[in-house]
Amino acid sequence: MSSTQPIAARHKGFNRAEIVDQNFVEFVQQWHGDVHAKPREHDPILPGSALDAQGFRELLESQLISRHLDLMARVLRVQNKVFYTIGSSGHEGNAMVARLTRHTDPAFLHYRSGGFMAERFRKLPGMDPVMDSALSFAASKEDPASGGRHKVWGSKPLWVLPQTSTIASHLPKAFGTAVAIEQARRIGHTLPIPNDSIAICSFGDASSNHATAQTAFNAASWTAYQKLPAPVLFVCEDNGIGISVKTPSGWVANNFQHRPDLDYFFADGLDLAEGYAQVQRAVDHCRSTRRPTFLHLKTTRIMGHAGTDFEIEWRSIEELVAVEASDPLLRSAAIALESGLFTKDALLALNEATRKRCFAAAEEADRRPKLERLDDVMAPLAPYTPAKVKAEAERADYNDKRIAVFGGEDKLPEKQPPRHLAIQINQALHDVMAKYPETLLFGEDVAQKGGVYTVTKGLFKTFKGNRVFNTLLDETVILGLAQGYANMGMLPIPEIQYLAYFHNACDQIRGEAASLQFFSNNQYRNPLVMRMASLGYQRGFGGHFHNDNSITALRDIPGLVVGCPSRGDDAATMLRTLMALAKVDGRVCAYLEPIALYMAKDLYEAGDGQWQFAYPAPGEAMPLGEGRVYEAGADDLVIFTFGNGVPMALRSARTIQKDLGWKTRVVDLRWLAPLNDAFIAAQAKSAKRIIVLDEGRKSAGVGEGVITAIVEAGLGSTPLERVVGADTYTPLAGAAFLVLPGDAEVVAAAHKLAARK
Ligand SMILES: Cc1ncc(C[n+]2csc(CCOP(=O)(O)OP(=O)(O)O)c2C)c(N)n1
Ligand SMILES: [Mg+2]
Repeated sequence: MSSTQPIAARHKGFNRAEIVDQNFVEFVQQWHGDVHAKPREHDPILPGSALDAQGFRELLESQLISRHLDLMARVLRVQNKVFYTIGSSGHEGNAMVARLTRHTDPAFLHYRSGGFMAERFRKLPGMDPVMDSALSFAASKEDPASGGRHKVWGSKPLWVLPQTSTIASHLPKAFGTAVAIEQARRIGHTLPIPNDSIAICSFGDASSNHATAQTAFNAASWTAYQKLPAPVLFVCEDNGIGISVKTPSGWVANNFQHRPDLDYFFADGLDLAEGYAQVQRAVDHCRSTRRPTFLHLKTTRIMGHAGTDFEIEWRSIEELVAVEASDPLLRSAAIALESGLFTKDALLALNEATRKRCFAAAEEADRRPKLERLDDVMAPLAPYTPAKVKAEAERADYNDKRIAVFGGEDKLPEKQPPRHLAIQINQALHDVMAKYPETLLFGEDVAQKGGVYTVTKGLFKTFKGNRVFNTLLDETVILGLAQGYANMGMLPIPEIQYLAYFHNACDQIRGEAASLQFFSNNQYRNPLVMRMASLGYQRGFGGHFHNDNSITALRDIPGLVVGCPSRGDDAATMLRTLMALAKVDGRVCAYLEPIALYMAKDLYEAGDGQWQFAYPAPGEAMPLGEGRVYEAGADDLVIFTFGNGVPMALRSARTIQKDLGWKTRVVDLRWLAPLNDAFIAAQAKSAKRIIVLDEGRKSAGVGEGVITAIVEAGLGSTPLERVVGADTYTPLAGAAFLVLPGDAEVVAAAHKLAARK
C-alpha cells in the first residue's frame, strides 16, 4: 500500500472539495505497490478478507457514486442547480451496512448516507441511485423520495423512511419499528416486510449524546433486559466531530462498549476489506439474536460539515490535510489496485465516468419541474378524503366482537343509561379496539391500573398484554413506539399521561410523526391517535402540570388533527372519526380529554345528571370540523368555546338570560385544529354579540384563532369579548381559579357587552 501523505501535504487551497477530488486522482496515478493476480468474482478481494471481488467492485462503485454526488453538489450549488451540500464524504463505508442488510429492513438514516443508498439501490432492479438523488438535490417535483420538499435519503420501494434534519429524532421510532416487527406476530398482524427483518438506524458520534438518542438506547436495553426482542441495529458513524466540536477521543467506544443489553460491535468503515466482516458480525448478531445492537462504525469527515463550512477558517491546515489523508476512497483505491481488480487506467476511467454520470443527472434534474404552487407543496401534508373517512368512522360491522367485548348484547353501552365522560371514553376505546384488531393502546400506567383516572380500566383484561401495555416512563419513547407500530401497519393509540408531559416529547410529533407524509410525498404515513388527559379545573389534584391548558404547542403543528370533546357521547363519535382519519388518510391525531369533566355528571346543579348522555351506537360518527350548537336559533349572544368552557357557557347562559333577557347560543368547537373557519364565520354571522370563552392561556391560544376567523369573515364589527386564562402557570389549590376563567367572568363579559353603546 502506498502512503497518502506526500500528495495531501502539497495541497493548501481554499476549495477542499477540489483538493479531495484531486487527491484521489493523484493517489491512483502515483500508486506503486505490489499487485496480486486479478481475483475472480468470488475470490476474497485481498487475502483473508471476507469481501469478495464482486462485492468490493460494487461497493467501490457505490462509494464513488456517493462521492461524486457530493462533488457535483458543491459545484452546482453555486449555480443554483442544487440546494443542499451536506455530504457523505468520509462516510462512504456505510455502503457495507446496506450491502449486508436487506432492502426490506426499514432504514432510518443519517444525512451522510450516500454510500448506503447507492448500495441499497442495487437490491431492486431498474432503479437509478444517481438520477433519484439528483432529483432530490435539485428539489424537483419529480424527486421520488419527497417530491421536491426536502433533500432526503428516502425511498418507498427500498424501505428507507425519509429523515430530514433533526439529529437523533429518528432513533426512538427506529426502536419502535424493531419492537413492532416482533409484536406483530403476537397480535396476529401481517407485516409488510419479512418477519425476521431488523430496523436500521444511523447517526453521528455527536448525535449519540443527544437525549433523544440516549432514550432510544435506554429503551432498547430496557426491553432486552426483560428478554424481549428489539432487533434494532444502531449504527454510530463516528467521524470524531460534530460541526466544529470534537468528540473526545475514545468517547463512543468508552460510552457504549459496556452498556448492559446493548451489544457493541466495532467496524472499520474506512477500509472495506477489513470492515466488511466486522459489519457482517453486527448485522448477523442483530438479526439472529433479535437484540439491540450498537455498531460503532469508524468514519472520517471530508469536505467539512456542509458546503458552507470553510474548515480552513477554523482548523489548522495540517489537521485538515491529515483528515483528508484518511479518506476511505484512497484506501478503496489502494485495495482496487493492490488486488489486481483494477488497473490505474480502469480505476481512473471509472472515477471519471461516475463524475460524468452525476453531473449529467444533475443537469437533467435541473430541467425537471419544481414545486410551483402552494397547493402542490401542501398536497401530502394533511390528506383528507371526507366520504371515505365518514364511511370508515360509521362502519359498524363488528357487532359480534363488541358483544364479546362488552359481555353480552344487553351489556352493550348504548343499551345502558346515560353516563359521564370517563365511562364513555372507556367504552369507546373498547369499541375501537374491537373494531381494529391492529390497534394497540399503551402508555404509563394504562394496563392493570387502567390509567391514573381509570379511563383505560378493563382494556388490559379484555385485550391482553400484547395489545394493552405499560411502557417505560418516557414520553419520547411512547411516541417513538407509536410511530414504529404505525410504520408496520398497525393503528396505535399512545397515551400521554398529562398534556404537560407532551411538551416533553413534542418533537416526536412536531418534527417526526406529523412531518412524515409531507416529506415522503405521502408515500409513508404513520397514523396514530395520541390520547392526552388535558386542561385545568381539577379540584383535588392541583398544580400546573396536572392542569396544563396549552393547546398552542399542538395547534401550530402542520397537519395535526386536534379534537377535544366536552361530553361522553361526543367523545365516542369523535374517537371513531379520529381512528378513521388515521386508518384512511394516515393522519396523526391528538385527542384531548378534559380531566375535570371525566367525572362530571351534573350541569346546572348537583344531582341534575344533565352532563350524562346516551352512548351513541356504532354507525354514528362526528364529522371532522363539525361543532355542536346549543340553542341554535338564539342570536342575542353567541359564545364560542370548547372543553370545560362548554358546561360553563351553558350555565352562564342561564344567568345571562335572567340578568339581561338575552337568548344565548353556545358553540362547542370540538375540533381545535384545524379550526373550522367557515363554521365559525357562519355561527358568528347571525350573532348580535359574541363571547369567545377560551380556558387556555391568553397568548396564542385557541381564542385568537376564533377571533381571527370572525374578523377575516368581515364580522369584526360585531361586539365581542374574550374570556380567557391568564398568561401564567397554574398555581395549586384555590388560587388556580384566579388564573382560569369562571362562570362569573363569562356573565361579567355579557354585562360589558350590554353596556356598550
Ligand atoms: C436536535 C438538533 N440540534 C442541532 C442540530 C444542528 N446540527 C446539525 S448536524 C450537527 C452535528 C452532528 O454531528 P454528528 O452527530 O457527529 O454527525 P456528523 O455531522 O459528524 O456526521 C448539529 C449540531 C440539529 N440538526 N438537530
Ligand atoms: Mg460526527
